[in-house]
Formats: sequence, structure tokens, C-alpha cells
Amino acid sequence: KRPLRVAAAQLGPIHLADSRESVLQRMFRLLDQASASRVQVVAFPELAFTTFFPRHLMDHTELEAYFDLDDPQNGGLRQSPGIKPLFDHARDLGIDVYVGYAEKAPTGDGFGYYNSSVYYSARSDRIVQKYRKVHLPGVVEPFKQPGATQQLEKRYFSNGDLGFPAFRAPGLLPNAAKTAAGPGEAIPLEGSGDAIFGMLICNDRRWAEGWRSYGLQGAELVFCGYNTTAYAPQLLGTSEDIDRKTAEEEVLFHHKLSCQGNSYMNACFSVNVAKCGLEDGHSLISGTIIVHPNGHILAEASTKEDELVIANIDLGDCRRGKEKTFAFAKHRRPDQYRMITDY
Ligand code: CDT
Repeated sequence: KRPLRVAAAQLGPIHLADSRESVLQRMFRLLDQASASRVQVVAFPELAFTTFFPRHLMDHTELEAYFDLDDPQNGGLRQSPGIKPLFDHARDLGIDVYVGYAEKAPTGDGFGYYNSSVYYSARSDRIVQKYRKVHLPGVVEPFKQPGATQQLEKRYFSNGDLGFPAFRAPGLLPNAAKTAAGPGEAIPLEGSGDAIFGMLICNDRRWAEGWRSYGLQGAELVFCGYNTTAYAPQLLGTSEDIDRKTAEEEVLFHHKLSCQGNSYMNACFSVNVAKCGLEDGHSLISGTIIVHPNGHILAEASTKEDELVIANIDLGDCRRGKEKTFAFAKHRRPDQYRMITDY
């Protein structure tokens, strides 16, 4: 048995005018609720501290306010002033955290900007892994039509350059090893005393390659936070308006299909967590789900507001898939897969 109590901390809308302090207070409330329910790991969404700003065209000066400095010379994100209070709170409660943020990283001669996430281990009071979103959706050049909803992730962020590194989360399981895996330490395919996790961000969940990279490293659980548009706001008040429910159902279907199918095909749990609801008139889907390696949904959000979705899981349930149907070492035929990397 490898039991774990996990939660997805879904966030309702964060509007342009909402202060960082108000967002942190909401996150604290969800962490407090998680603590009262003896949850060990809490996942927050993509770009969890701000509105989904890539839908707005902004100049460089405006944009800077949405990024948090992640400077390794000054303690990295753990000490970043706008985010530190979240980790302090999680440390005090003894809860691990997966969370998405807009990363501003010094490059030597300037800064790099990424759509990133980190995994914070309360037991070791440090960030044990960072991930930078690989599959950026959207465009570089803004849409010209007046009132169009923008998707400017390709304009505002650089492509993730850290690959898909699985990592060990120390101290979560009853038989946990005393120490975390060191940087670069090989992760065994079979389970160990530490839980083996991976991170994706939003659009990544639609792409098989990231999930499979984690599957190949033996990941037992993948976190994925997202901001997914339900329907275009310019349809509101028009004749197409009546169909927005159908449009949203289809978006939800593809979201769940991606999470459930890839969890099954890689024999891992997944915690998929939304920022949702009407952000300044722009509708985001909910659909926060915790998925079992057999592909079934274990727990699901019922609102489009701040909501904690909890599941008791057993990471040992990954073994069946990893050792039988998807025993990769035994059944994969990499010599036949060259198109995947060469094309
Ligand atoms: N934020 C983000 O990545 N949104 C994307 C839009 C892709 S359009 C199919 C998403 O996957 O929800």
C-alpha cells in the first residue's frame, strides 16, 4: 500500500482588479480546509496568483506586474515576495503544494519569461522541482477584430526548456525514505519509498508526449493546472449565444478525455485543477478532476468557485498498469517510433 490523501484546490475567477493579498487569502482558506481534512498534497491551478492575463493585450510595463521573480541567487521562488506567504502557510500546516505562476527568471543579460509550476515539499521546506510549460497555445500577433478574446501565451512566454522531469516527493508515504532524491538522481521505474510525481500545465494535457515522458520515468501521479476557455465572450448576446452550453460541454469532454485517457495509458493518477468561472466576463470551464490509473474519475468539482476536491488514493494501484498492460520495458517498440522525435 502507498496511501496518499490529495486535493485539487480549484480557484474561482480572479479579476484584473483583484489584489494579490486577496488571492493569497483565498488560497490560505483552501489550505486550512485541506489541513482540517488531513490532506497531504494540494494542487493549485495554472497562473494561480493572477487573472488569466494572456487574454489581454498589454505592453511590457503593464505585463511586468503579472510575473513573479524566480531568482536562484536570492532563494528562488521560495523567497519571492508575492508567493512566499503561500509556502510559509503550507510549511506551517505541513502540506505539499503544486502551483502555477508566471516566472521571471534572470538569464545573465536580461530575463526569461515562462508559464511555470513548482512542487513545494513542506517536509523539506523547499521547492523540489520546477516545470516550464512546453506546449504554449495561442499566437504572437494579437487578433485585430475589436472585442476579440486574445490568447497571447506565445507572445508573453518562452517555450518551456526543462523537458518533463519526474521527481520524488519526500516524506509522504508511510515507508518514505528519510531524504529526498538529489538533483539528477535516477528515478527507478518501480515504486520507491518516495512518491514519484510529474507536472504538466494546461494545454500540455492534450499532448501524449509529456504524459508518456512521465510514464517512462515511472511517475505515479501527474499534476495539471489549467485555465480553459469555455466559449468566446463575443458570442454572448448574439444568436450563437444559445449554443454556448453545447460549446462548453464539448470543451469539458475533450478536457476529461485527455486526462482520463493519458492517466490510463501511462498507469498514473492525475490531479487536474481549474481556475474557472467568469473572469471579467470571460468564461473558463471547471471540470477539476482526480483520475485513477484505470481512467475513472475519483472526485470532481461541483461548482465554478473556490472548491477543495479531495481523494484518498493508493499509489500502489499504478502497479497493475505499470507491470502488465503498460510494462513499457517489455512491450514498447521504440525502434518503430522514430517519427515521434524525428518529425
Ligand atoms: N491556458 C491554456 O493552455 N489553454 C489551452 C487552450 C488551448 S485551445 C485548444 C487549453 O488547453 O485549455
